[in-house]
Amino acid sequence: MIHSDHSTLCCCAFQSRDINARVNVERNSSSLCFHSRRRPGHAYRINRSNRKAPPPPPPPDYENDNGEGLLRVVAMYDFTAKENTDLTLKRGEEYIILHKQDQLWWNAQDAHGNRGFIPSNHVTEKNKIEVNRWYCKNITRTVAEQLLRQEDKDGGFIVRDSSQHGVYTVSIYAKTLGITGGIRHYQIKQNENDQFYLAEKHLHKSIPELIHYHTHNAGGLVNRLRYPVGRCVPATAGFSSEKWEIDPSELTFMKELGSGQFGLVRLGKWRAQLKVAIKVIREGAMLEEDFIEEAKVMMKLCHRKLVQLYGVCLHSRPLLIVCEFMENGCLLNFLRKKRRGLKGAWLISMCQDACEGMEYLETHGFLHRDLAARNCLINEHNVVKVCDFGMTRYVLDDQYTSSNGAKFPVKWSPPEVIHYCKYSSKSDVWSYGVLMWEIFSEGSVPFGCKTNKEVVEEITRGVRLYRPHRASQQVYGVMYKCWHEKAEGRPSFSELLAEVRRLAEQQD
Ligand code: 6XL
Repeated sequence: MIHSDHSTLCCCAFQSRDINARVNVERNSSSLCFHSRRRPGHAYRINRSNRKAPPPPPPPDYENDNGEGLLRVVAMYDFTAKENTDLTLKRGEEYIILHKQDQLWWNAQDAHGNRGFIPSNHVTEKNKIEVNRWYCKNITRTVAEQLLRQEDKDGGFIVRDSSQHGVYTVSIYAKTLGITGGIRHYQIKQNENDQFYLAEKHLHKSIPELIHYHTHNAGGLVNRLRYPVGRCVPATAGFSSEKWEIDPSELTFMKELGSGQFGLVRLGKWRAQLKVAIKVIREGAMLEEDFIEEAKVMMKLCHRKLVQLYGVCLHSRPLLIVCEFMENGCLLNFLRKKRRGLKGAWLISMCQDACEGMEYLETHGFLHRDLAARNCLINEHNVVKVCDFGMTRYVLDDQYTSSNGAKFPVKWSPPEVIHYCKYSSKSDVWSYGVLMWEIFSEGSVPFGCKTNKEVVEEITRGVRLYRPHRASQQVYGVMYKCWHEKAEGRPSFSELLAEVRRLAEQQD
């Protein structure tokens, strides 16, 4: 039995002004809530009654219905309007936010007065370092090295956060360093006059000026900064603000990617342009009505470490589910194929990716219920993303849904799930520990060829998975915590993420 009741973790009500809020509170488990990153009318409001040095008043034409102050943003990526309710974004150009309809799609206006919806993850506030194409947020030294090697361009570079808080590092690829090319990392330093420098002689007022200087002059570096590398466009929550239903005539089908619990999954293209993965749902494999209802909620989950659900072809049969395409396929196969080719730093960075995705689900009160390496995918930049979250609730297959069925993921499940079907974010944490074990054992099967019955007996006796050969004591310590007998004794994903980040930084 998989459909169990448990407490929801939701913590807020929706803004009643959400015109198009398609988020429903789910029936039994995963209720979702989307906070604005900043409270509307708080951070950006111009306080008219109590201002000392008044900011220049915005043109009245631009003021939104609430009289809120205006947010000016810059596009970090191009975005092409898919419907006439959307607004096209050009990288580097400025826009005004008129209304934050929800966390994902904002109503904006461009310099010519055109208005429409834009994906909020494509823009950033003016004057932020994110505006620059060379800056990559949230990447570790290991990932930066991977990206630079993959690109294999002499003078490829990335500016990233250094492991020291508030400090930035420039990572540069130079083909002159060894046969396969080498990488150097330089911290951006600041002197007592708040000037920035990489090589002492060349001082600059700002980081963009420093980067600009070094794109033209090596100035003591191994190479000049020729090509910004590595920033990939994030997926949008649906193709446009209006759309969660996809017109099947806009899809073309390409090769088969594999066969999942619901049937075949194929590579395809949407509007002959965007590569997508299409799940072709086999008749009788899925509780379709329930899934369709929930799909509206799942579309609103949008995070760079989750495989994005783009939409559903509602009226065609077989039912089609369209999601983000992940070039390198399933993580489990990837681990088994690469084995020794995966450095320790890469292994921990894979754990970090999955943990970031799971932390997002945890804060949105959404459960995965079958987290495992087979349910994670890896993209062309070798980023791991969590896939098929929450989908177990729509499976029609007794062998999978019953905890004594042959397909039930016993080896990834904590005692309270096996005995009482009691799911929670803490049961996902147990599975996350097993996922870490799979990563550090290069794709081995947990508990080897032991039967499910034997595994349950061992777990009940307090036996746990051994330390996999690639894991240090510290890494093993983190996965071990996930297997506390009692759910309350396990860390949360946000606590785990802090620990995993610390382990990843030690690799730097
Ligand atoms: C309910 C599913 C479930 C599991 C599914 C799975 C597992 C699936 C949680 C049990 C549970 N795998 N799976 O559809 C429910 F619906 C699956 C996937 C893909 C292919 C076949 N089966 C897949 C492969 C991709 C890709 O980008 N996506 C999905 C999005 N990529 C590639 C690339 C190269 N080679 C192979 N696959 C995962 O959804």
